[in-house]
Amino acid sequence: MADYKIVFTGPVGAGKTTAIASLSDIPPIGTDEAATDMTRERKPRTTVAMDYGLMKIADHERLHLYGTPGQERFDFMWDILTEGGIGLVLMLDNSRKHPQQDVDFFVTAFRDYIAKTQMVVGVTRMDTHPAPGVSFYHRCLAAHGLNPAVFEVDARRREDVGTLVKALLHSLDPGLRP
Ligand SMILES: Nc1nc2c(ncn2[C@@H]2O[C@H](COP(=O)(O)OP(=O)(O)O)[C@@H](O)[C@H]2O)c(=O)[nH]1
Ligand SMILES: [Mg+2]
Repeated sequence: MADYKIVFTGPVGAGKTTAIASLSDIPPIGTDEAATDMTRERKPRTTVAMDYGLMKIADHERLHLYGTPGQERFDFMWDILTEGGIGLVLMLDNSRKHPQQDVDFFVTAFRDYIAKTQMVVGVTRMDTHPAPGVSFYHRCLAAHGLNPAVFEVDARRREDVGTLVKALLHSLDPGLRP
């Protein structure tokens, strides 16, 4: 059995938990609700969960899907979460107030990981907020010297997030064809 790991990151509400749930062949672990239950006694209203899901991509190949907690103060966890990963899915929310800041923040936070691996970008909420749109994010990413594929996705749709993950796997290794 070959095991691969990819990491989903992005601001709170971008659709990381939903995307992993849409893709996973097992019930996803570490939902926001579960985290709230676990942490309620000590830190009410604080969500610390990472997400985890598992996707079968071929007979003997599995993809482990990890989602980062969104809060900046948990960024110490991001190094641990990316350990051994082969790629990054950056989820961005098209309805956010300062989308360029989101790009700047996450590509900076994951700079080392991005340099070692591959990344794709999924922009959610284009259904409710059509602007600024895909080309805007291309420009933001280009300012960092990055040229990843950027897709319009609805995290609730398995087909959309599946396309995103397939693009990432293809960019990594044309031999990995789920
Ligand atoms: N309208 C709309 N809602 C979305 C889209 N993608 C995700 N959502 C919703 O956004 C909410 C937040 O998603 P969640 O996965 O919890 O975000 P996370 O904080 O990144 O884990 C959920 O209610 C999703 O159903 C999208 O493309 N359009
Ligand atoms: Mg979440």
